[in-house]
Amino acid sequence: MNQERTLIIIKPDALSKKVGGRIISAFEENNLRLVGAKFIHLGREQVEQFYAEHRGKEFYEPLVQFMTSNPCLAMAWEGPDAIKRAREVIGATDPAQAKEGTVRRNYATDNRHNAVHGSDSVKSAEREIAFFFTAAEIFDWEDKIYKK
Ligand code: IDP
Ligand code: MG
Repeated sequence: MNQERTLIIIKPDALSKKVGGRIISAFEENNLRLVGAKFIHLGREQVEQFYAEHRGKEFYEPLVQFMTSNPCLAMAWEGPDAIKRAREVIGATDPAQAKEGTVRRNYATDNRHNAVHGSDSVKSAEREIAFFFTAAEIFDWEDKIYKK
């Protein structure tokens, strides 16, 4: 098991529905630990840069509109196989295809307004964490864990 970090965004639809806390719980319940968080209303240029891989696709412009419509909660999470684990917790892009119990199945509206983003590889996790956070904004828990 690799100790990894992944970038998660609680998207505007989920914060608007007030299910942000439940989404955070889903990651905590799946052995992941919060290492960074930022409440942020993204601008067009930021979203265009973040989702550059999708430029030109038919869903790109409405995606930019959606992601700039209201604030997001950008977070870095850490844990064993965090990138794959988080994608499992999140579920398929289209909530209609997402497995029962996944965040998107529970909280997404449709395949655009789908509650949450999760990095899809080690390379994109590094890029996406650096997109939102400086090194000083990521907390290194090391031996600072409270034990019962
Ligand atoms: P992912 O978020 O599951 O990794 P991607 O294919 O990377 O999915 O797409 C990025 C985001 O673009 C999705 O989370 C969703 O908000 C939006 N999106 C992707 N495919 C569609 C589509 O077919 N229709 C509308 N929006 C889409
Ligand atoms: Mg993706």
